[in-house]
Amino acid sequence: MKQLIDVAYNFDNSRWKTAAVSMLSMLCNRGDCHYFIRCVVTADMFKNADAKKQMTELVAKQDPESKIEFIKFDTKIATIPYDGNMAFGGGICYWKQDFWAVFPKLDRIIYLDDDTIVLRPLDELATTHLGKNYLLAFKTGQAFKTPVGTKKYGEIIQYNAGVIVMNLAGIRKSKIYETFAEYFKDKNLSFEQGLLAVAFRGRLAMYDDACTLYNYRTHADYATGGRDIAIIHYTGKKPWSFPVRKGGVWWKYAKMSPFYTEFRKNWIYNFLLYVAVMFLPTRKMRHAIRKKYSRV
Ligand SMILES: [Mn+2]
Repeated sequence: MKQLIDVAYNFDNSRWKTAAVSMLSMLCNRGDCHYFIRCVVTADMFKNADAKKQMTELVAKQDPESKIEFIKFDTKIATIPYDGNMAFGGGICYWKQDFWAVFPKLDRIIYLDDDTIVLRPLDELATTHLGKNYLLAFKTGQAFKTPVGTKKYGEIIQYNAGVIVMNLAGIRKSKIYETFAEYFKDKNLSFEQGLLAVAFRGRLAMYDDACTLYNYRTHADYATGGRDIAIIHYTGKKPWSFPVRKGGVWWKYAKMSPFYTEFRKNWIYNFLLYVAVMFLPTRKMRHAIRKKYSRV
């Protein structure tokens, strides 16, 4: 039997349906590949039997040879503190750097955000030689929050933290994770993206032969080398809340999911919310209200 490709997602009770859409796209475009999907989840999500059942059924229906597993994240193994808050200080986006401990038996894993759409089989990412690198990633992203970062650490590779291949064996063997807590204290670094960029500097490789697509600012990188887009990562605004570039691709897979009607209802609600707060005086206020009340 062909080996299953190990892929990991992180999510909580509010983002599992979007993670399911990402998985669906991956399975629809799997070619000859089969996947072992590892869902690293919050305690609440782990208790959500209905969600787990729906996701398991979705995978079984799409590809009976792929597998899905749910792992409750044990905060005791965390190298940096978690308070459950997505703001700097520890949310689920900080779990991925502890995957070397979450998956003690795996040598490598492909991590995907829930806001991704996979359009090509991921066998290349599963087999590319990692050598001494801890991370194989796609270009662009934001490693520093402030210009101080560049002064302090020099030119750091800007990569996308939403789609990465991690060399778990290398991270374990080198004990590089012992440096994470120290870097975490540096507020010049932008989330885990900055933390890993600095901790792994010199050992972070870029994957050139495929491409992710971004929908904000200048990060509109389309296919490279004449190849099609491998993965779309909807950084910034999400297709389930706003009209975004390449949003139609997300909706194509959302439509195949059991959550389509709900996504559509929420989209209308989010759009109305967006318009309703448009007249608030500051960007900060608008952002706060949208963040609080928008629905996934
Ligand atoms: Mn993302």
